[in-house]
Amino acid sequence: MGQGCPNTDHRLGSREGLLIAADPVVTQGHWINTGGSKDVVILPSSNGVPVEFTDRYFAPMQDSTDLLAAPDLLRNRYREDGYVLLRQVLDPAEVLRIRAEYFAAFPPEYFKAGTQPGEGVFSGTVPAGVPEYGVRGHPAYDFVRSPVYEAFAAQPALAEVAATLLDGDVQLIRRKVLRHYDRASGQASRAHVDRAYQVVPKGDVVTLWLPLGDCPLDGGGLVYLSGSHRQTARPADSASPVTDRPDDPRPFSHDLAWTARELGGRWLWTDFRAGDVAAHCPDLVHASLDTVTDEMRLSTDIRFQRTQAPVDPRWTVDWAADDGA
Ligand SMILES: O=C(O)CCC(=O)C(=O)O
Repeated sequence: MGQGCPNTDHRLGSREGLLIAADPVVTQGHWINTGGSKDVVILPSSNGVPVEFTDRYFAPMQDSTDLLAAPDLLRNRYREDGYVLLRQVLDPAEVLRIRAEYFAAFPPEYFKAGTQPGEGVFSGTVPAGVPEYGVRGHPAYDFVRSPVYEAFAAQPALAEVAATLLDGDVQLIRRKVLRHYDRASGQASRAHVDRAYQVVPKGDVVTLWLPLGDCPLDGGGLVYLSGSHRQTARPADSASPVTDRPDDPRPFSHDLAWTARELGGRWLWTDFRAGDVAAHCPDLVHASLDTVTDEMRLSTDIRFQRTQAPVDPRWTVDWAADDGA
């Protein structure tokens, strides 16, 4: 924390690069306070909508890595919480290699001078001519179809986590989503449940969210709404009244503060590192924060399903950002 750090009693407390002030002047979407003034509060945002980084809206994720050695306890934790956070399941060097493979497909002007393209550090300028994200011709479209990505997703360590959580044999679902945000995009994942996008028999699908690089909260970290998987009035069943996409009938919201007030619970966060895995069930509401770091946010979601359950046909083909699924 910088000099002049204010009272943080009712807040989440200090976090490097984040100034939290009482009686603040609110500045949206920028986490780094360069002036050290106690009169400025820096709010995270999601899709440009700020959400206070206080213990009203946020709480830390629980680390379940120690339960990897006790599968029954890990499964119980997953069923209870709807998610588990597992540190360093994958070799970070291998994750960074995958990150570098992806970013190698972009023009050099996308990257900050003095950095290696493979590090994925944003120059501030999206090169002209890069197609719309994730459609045919964009590097993300090719990447999810590449042998190197296929091999990454097929690592036995990932299937083992899924088999433990689902308590049975699993199959890797073919449609695997890649999410890449730079700080110019102003975009993040809206609050949603996976069940709204895929037909899944209860208990039969788990999503593994893999940061492809370090991903602190201000780098676009994933957040889970605590306890939301237990709700009986299902948020997945109806369109949200608070949405920036009123023409899309699927239920989600871009407003994380509203979502937490409406559904209850707090947004569970952590600073992810390359090699970490977050696993969640299809009923847990999740979203991500805006990326305000130069380091671009890159992640993938891969899903596993128990082998005996039928796979939603929309998920039996490779992902494209415009595939409508
Ligand atoms: O990576 C993210 O921001 C979340 C992605 C996600 O939840 C999804 O694709 O369903």
